[in-house]
Amino acid sequence: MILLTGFDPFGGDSDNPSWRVAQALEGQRIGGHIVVAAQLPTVFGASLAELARLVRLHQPAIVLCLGQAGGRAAISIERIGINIDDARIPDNAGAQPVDTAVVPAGPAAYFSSLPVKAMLRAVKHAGVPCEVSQTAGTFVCNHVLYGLLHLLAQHSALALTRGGFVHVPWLPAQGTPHLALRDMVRGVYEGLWAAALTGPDIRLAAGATH
Ligand code: PCA
Repeated sequence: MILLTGFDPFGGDSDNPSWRVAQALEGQRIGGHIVVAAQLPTVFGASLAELARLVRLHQPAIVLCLGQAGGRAAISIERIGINIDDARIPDNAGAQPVDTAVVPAGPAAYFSSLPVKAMLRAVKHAGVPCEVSQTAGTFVCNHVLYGLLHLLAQHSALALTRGGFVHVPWLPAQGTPHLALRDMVRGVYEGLWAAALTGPDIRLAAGATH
């Protein structure tokens, strides 16, 4: 199966497109995998605990976590999760960690184990704006990406599970730049097909991240 997560609204927003996209793809069949959608709380610690519970329970082939990145104009496929929590705003439980590790004594960073370039190509081919992003920030989304990749790296029972993260822009009602929900859904759908059908990542022309 494919575990596809989104977050609840945070930072004063009343909506979070990441959860809408996950819900829209619930039950789809992609490359022989059924999509199961789940919501994570925008809370340091609790988000990761819930994700770890779901990953251990389902042992999915693919875990794709989605998050909202206001201010970005394209679907961004994250390449890397870093071992730092450094929050500009409080999370939904009021916590605002500054310069603390996601995993004390963990490695500095992990690369996504999803084929980011193959996904980029597939999303763009579908006509949806897309880019590879070199940072998922230092808020709850990066926390979840780093924690997911650490979990997958640590447990041999999860050796066949690949994981990564995709940020989506605001919906039109939330601000500018934005993307229509149907384009986000189509983009993530095509990206998941590429992830399901691609083994090791493909290489595009040098430095092709847009
Ligand atoms: N975006 C935030 C956390 C939850 C979400 O949807 C982030 O980019 O860290």
